[in-house]
Amino acid sequence: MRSSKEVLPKCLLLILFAYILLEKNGVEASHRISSTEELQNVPPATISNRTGYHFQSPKNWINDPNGPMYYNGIYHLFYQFNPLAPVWGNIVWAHSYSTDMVNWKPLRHAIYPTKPFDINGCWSGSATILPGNKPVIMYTGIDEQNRQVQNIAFPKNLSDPYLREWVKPDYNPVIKPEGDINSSAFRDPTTAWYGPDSHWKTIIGSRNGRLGMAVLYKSRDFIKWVKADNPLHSAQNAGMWECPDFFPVLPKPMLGVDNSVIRNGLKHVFKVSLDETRYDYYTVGTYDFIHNKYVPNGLSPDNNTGLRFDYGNFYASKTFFDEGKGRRVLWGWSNESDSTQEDWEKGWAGIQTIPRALWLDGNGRQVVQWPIEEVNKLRKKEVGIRRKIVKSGSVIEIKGIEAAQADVEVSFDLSSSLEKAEKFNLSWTDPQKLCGQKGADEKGGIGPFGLFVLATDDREERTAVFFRIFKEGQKHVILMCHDPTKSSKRTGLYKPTYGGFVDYDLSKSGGKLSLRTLIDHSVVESFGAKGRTCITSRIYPNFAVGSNARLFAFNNGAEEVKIIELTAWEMKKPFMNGI
Ligand code: DQQ
Repeated sequence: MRSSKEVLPKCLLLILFAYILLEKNGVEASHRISSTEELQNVPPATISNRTGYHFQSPKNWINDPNGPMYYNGIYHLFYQFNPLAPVWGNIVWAHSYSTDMVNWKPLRHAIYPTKPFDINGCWSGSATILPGNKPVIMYTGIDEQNRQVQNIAFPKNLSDPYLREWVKPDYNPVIKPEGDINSSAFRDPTTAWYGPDSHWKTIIGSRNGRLGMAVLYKSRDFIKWVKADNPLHSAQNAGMWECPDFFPVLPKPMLGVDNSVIRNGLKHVFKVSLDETRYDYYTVGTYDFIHNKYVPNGLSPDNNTGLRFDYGNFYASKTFFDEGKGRRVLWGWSNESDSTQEDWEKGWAGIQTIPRALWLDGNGRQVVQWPIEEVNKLRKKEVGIRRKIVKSGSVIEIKGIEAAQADVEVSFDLSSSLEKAEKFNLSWTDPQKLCGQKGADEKGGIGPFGLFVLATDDREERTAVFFRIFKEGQKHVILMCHDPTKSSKRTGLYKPTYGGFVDYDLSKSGGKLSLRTLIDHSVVESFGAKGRTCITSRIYPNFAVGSNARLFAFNNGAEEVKIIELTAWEMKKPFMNGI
């Protein structure tokens, strides 16, 4: 650990440097151009609440996952990276590869500012595999006039299994902001799909005033692109649509299809990262490939009250089709929620959430997500309890593992008390607010019950992951929450309570409800009802760290709750970009 005396002068200098940059250019254009050598010399950072098995960089700032792909047996993940500091700026595409998406090795930066068409930054984009098994990346470059333009890059040598070097042809940009396109709101091209009309198509996030837009472009050869007359999709009162994603889904657990698969009956998912709220929203719908229109199914709102991939700290996500295992995999960025000053001090900021397989729920209303099976390889020491009653107002400690880096799966049986659930009020439309109002301590009928994670012995520090069940007519409403308000004794932290409703029929499941929570020092990632509702939180305990972190099952509801089975595994640390 560096002493604060050593850190301070350096910090002040860096803060001054960042201040000058921001003052000069405004946040989104503050890109200093770095030499290739500078970009590749990244020594490891100081350890402080550092995650162990989540994707991260040895040091400095990371944001959006970019161009994830599977190519000839190897997974590639690129990501937005600042080679110079633990705050946003100087953005390049850092690059890592893996054979299991759990252990990652770093490679040299794939794309960084060198040309007039990206001299002010290399922002988010996607990879597409062209015929002949040739990958191509399309990304947003910030050009010399500070316009957002779309560029392509190809691997220099296809026989290099790691695709280390990427070449940006001089004919870039391939798409410019022309006509009525706002050149400072035109970014983040998706993986392209190939249609029966022999054209590639991609969408680019944009806005016209507050009209969010997915602008559609078509091309025969991936080089000459023509704007379609109409966007693939748009919505009023949305603001900027960042990082759109558009892909087909099947109602089959763990299975996915390539972006270009089009057939009758196939459903599509359309996701946008809303700049105004900083959450990822999606709808399920139909792709009319004749008129190139996406039509949401209308079963969930197409706005910022709609479905989210994750109801917590999760943004700028991107999926890819993993041809190796025939599944669709989702990556998302989880930002820090400590202060910028603390990020300077710890020398790093930002992680990617655990890669999740994603498919359409059997009810067709939403997607289901589950950590990829490879994550289970990290499970080592296992402890658990079976058939145990958690009485009203009690806790049960799960002992025997290092609970700061763990994976917990628990199934609850609520069948004996379902009738005693408290009444749901139809005015409770905002689950996050409801979780905040009720918290983990206010006694209900069934619940709050769940887990206290990253807790001290006395639970003065703890993050609560829990359910609360309500009755609405003959049906039950399930609320799932993360309450980190007591997660740390440190001051100045952003500790929002997060929540989502769980679309799951307790009468059909016989009153059974499951929860899986991945705990990793400063991140808690939870999957309710087998992945129907997901919540991620970043937390920074002061005392519940390392071997002092405890794990409890708790029940603060009036009714007792039965644990059918709870298993907790200590997790190994994978090889993570050399850390
Ligand atoms: N991050 C990138 C943009 C994108 C935003 C810049 C989303 O391309 O719109 O780092 O987090």
